[in-house]
Amino acid sequence: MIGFRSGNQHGKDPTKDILSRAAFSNSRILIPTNVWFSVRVLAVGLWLTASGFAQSAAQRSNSTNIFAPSSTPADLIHKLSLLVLAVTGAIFAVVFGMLLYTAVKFRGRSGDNREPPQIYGSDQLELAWTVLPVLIVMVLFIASARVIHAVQDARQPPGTIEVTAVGHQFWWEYRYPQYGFVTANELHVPVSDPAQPTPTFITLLSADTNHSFWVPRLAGKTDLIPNHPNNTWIDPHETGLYLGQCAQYCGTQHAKMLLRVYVESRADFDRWVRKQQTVQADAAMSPEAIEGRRVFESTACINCHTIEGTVADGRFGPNLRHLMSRDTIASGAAPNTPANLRLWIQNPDAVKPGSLMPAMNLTDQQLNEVAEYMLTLR
Ligand code: HEC
Ligand SMILES: [Cu+2]
Repeated sequence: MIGFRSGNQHGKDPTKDILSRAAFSNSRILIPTNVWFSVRVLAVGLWLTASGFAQSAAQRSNSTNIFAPSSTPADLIHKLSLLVLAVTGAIFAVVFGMLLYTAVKFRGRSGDNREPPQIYGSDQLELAWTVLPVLIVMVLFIASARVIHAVQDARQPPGTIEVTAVGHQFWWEYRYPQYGFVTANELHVPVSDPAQPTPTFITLLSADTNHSFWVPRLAGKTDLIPNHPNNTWIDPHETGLYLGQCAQYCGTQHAKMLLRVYVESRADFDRWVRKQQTVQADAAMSPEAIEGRRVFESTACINCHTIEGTVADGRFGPNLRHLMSRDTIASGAAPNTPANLRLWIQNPDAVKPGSLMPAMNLTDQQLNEVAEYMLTLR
């Protein structure tokens, strides 16, 4: 040690020198990295928020945009989230501003290694950083509680449409108990005039595992849980098609468990209801379709699907009575075209890998006939 020291020209302990220089240069590097990271996070956050708002202004149709609500529950949630965004944004600006100010003003300077004054206890400071956050949390709590109450405890006005939605792996069953029919995957509801509201109240059930009903422009997410009925409601203000998505991972084809809500004028809705209530008359069926029906009725199709007026009364898959009144098949996975229908029946996995309908190994001719029969289910 002594030899080492005597070798040092300045007579100082070299390890100490190196350490303090390292600490110093560290502090010089550390603060700017933190600041730059925060700046980047801030920029990305601002960009996301701005693009969300820009989108809401630009596209008001079919989107799943949470910034373009078109129904009371979605609207309440939208307003609440803007409040929360404003409050948390203000907190962020203040904290980030103070951080930036401190980082710049008290940054390490060469030749100045003094410790800053150590302060223990300040009643004013401690009161401020206790009382202010408590007030902020109270405001957010009360605002949230009001929205939860308004959404969850809403009363059903006389014109309410009642629907039971059952989540299945990986499709939606919709029952209309007031009208006595069952359909699948495409929910139809009337537009609701605020002066004379006709909202749709939806009971949410599940046949297997957890799912979640989420059409962002109409209402917040609500889960469908086995043996635990939930509820949600919508009162869409504009006609149109509203899209959504099962929002709770439920298995292989969760991603293709899409939601489609058709909001129609009252007259169109009533027409749709009347159509869904009718039972097919098989008068006008081609010989091929009649043969297709025979194949359908003599294979396992009937164990999983219901078509009123036939022997098919299965409940495992979608009701097919008015299959052709739907725009899509397999829960929005594919457009309902003759080619897609045939492909689906031949090999469901080609359209929706992992779907719970098996390929039935029909011959080409049987396939054509069954597909032909499907086309008569208007
Ligand atoms: C083991 C039960 C089962 C059998 C057997 C079965 N299906 Fe399916 N089927 C399903 C299920 C489940 C779905 C929904 C799949 C999805 O969307 O994930 C489905 C969907 C469909 C669809 C699309 C309906 C829609 O609205 O999306 C058609 C059409 C169809 N099946 C026809 C048939 C025909 C024809 C047969 C007989 C050749 C058949 N199925 C046999 C269970 C079955
Ligand atoms: Cu699901």
